[in-house]
Parts: sequence; structure tokens; C-alpha cells
Amino acid sequence: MRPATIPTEELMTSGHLACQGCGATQAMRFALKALGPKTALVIPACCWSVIDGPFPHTSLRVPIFHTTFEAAASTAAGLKAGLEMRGDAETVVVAWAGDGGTFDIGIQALSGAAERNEDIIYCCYDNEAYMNTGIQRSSSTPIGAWTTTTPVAHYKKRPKKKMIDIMAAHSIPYIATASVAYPQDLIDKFRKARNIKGTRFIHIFAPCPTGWKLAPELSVSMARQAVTAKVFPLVEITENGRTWRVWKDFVPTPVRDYIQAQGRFRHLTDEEIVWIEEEIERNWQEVVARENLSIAIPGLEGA
Ligand SMILES: Cc1ncc(C[n+]2csc(CCOP(=O)(O)OP(=O)(O)O)c2C)c(N)n1
Ligand code: SF4
Ligand SMILES: [Mg+2]
Repeated sequence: MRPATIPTEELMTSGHLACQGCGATQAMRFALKALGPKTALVIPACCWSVIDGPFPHTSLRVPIFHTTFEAAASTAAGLKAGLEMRGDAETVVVAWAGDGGTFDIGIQALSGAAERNEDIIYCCYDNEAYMNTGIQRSSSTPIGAWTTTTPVAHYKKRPKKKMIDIMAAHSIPYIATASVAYPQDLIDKFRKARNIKGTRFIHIFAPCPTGWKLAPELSVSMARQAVTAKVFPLVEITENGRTWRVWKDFVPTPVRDYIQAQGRFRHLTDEEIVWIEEEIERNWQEVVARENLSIAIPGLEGA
């Protein structure tokens, strides 16, 4: 195993307003360690538009542009263009949005920016619901989950949207999934993304103890189990959407353990859990099949 290369510099300070064990907060801390101080954030409505603190206070040492729910990607593209016009080609502009703001409400602006290959990093921290407004289902909420709009008797019956497939269909130079349980991998992916031109999309799995009915101290271990139970594969997609690499070097753990640790799945019967286990295995096989079909085109990355 190579030595860890996590920078000691902190661009996120104490005093933020997140709940204990918030995965979204860990995600920001690690992402900024990788990106460095020449970073500008564009944040639409989400928990993170609150977490950094009320103006003029902030827990981040980089500038933030707060924007509307629908417009993270287009605002980021405009900010990047403005910086370039002023002669600043160095600052990386990052749209930082939740799953609601990415999978649902901001998908039009994101799709437009990706199709134009705008020079931005778009990061979705995924806590699998609209958490800031009190835990409503999004199209990222997993099948079987309780939320306030999918109450126990009507738990979510639709599967989670396959967002990286949608992004891969835009033929952008870099797409990755990452997890707060694997900070070195997350940092490596942000470093790689920083050095690529064009639209880069990073999807971070970020547990929300409040919305998942989970003890805060289990947040990171739940993120790890999501990977080892094959619920959230760690993937890199390069060469304009054509080459998939899937991380498989882990000891698999049961999906059942992952589900049963979280209050949002408490209502599921044994039979329903078996069905979800099978569905997760099918999804995993689908992702691995994409890796097997990958076409390597040297030199295309970042084109
Ligand atoms: C157009 C619009 N609709 C609804 C809201 C209310 N709202 C603010 S944050 C939020 C939830 C955001 O969910 P997500 O993007 O998943 O981020 P999270 O809160 O989970 O971090 C909602 C519904 C809003 N600000 N603007
Ligand atoms: S509700 Fe969830 S995502 Fe929002 S600050 Fe609390 S733990 Fe973080
Ligand atoms: Mg969310």
C-alpha cells in the first residue's frame, strides 16, 4: 500500500453548522484538501448552503457563490468564463450540490453545461434525499427507504436514478464516484479532475445520520459498507464516457448488514431485503459489464 498523501492544510475550519457525523461535511473537507485555495465554489440550495455559516461568517477559506436550486452548473460555467476574462485561468470553479439539486432540480443546467463541455468540476454530495428541508425523497433515494414523503406504508418503490450513466452519455472527459470512507481515493480523484479541462463530474456518497436514522458515529462505517456491500461502486469513467474502471479490491460484506443498521430501512421484511440484495447484485454486474466493454482510446482523456 502506498503512503497516504492527504494534505495537512485545512480549508474548512471548525464552527460549521452541520449535524454530528455529517458525510457532506467530510466530503467538503477532503475535496478542498485536494483542490487547494485557488478554488471557487458555487452552491445551490441544499444543506451546504447553510453548513458554512450565516454571512458574514464562513467555515470555508475559499469564496462561495450561493445560487438558485436549478442553476448550479450554469452559474459555475458563467463564473469560470468571468474569471478567464479577467485573466485568471488558475482558479478551479466547483459546482457543489446535493442529490436533489443534481439528480432532479439542477439536471437541466447540468446537462447543458456537460453537453457544452464547460470547464467546471460538478460535485454532487449524495445523502439520498432532500435533507435540508426535512428528509423528502429525491430520485437518488434508494428503493425501500423511508422518507417523510415516502412514509413506512408507502416506502420508496422506485430505484435510485443511475446518474453516472446519464453523465457518461454526455461524453465528458472525467466522471468518478467517491466515498467519504475512502479519503485518499476521493482526494486522488479530485486532484486528477483538477488537471483535466472540460466538464468533470464527481459523485460522492455522503451519509446523513439525521435523515438515515443512524448514529452519527456510524456515518463513515456506513459509507464503507455501502462500497463493500456493492451498494455504491467506486468507479472512474474516462475517455469521454467510454472507459469504465470499477474498484473491486475489497472483501464483500452483506447488503443485509448495511440495510439493517439504518432506521430508514427498519420496516423492510426479510423477503423485501432479499429482493433488494438481488437488485444490488444485478446493478453491480451491470457496472462490471460496462468495464468489460470499455474501449481504451489513448489521448482522448480531457480532449
Ligand atoms: C426552487 C426551490 N425549490 C425548493 C427549495 C427548498 N429547498 C431548499 S434546500 C432543499 C433540499 C435540497 O436537497 P439536496 O439537493 O438533496 O441537498 P441536501 O439538503 O440533502 O443537502 C429544498 C427542497 C428551494 N430553495 N428552491
Ligand atoms: S441533515 Fe444530514 S446532510 Fe444536512 S447537515 Fe445534517 S447530517 Fe448533514
Ligand atoms: Mg440530499
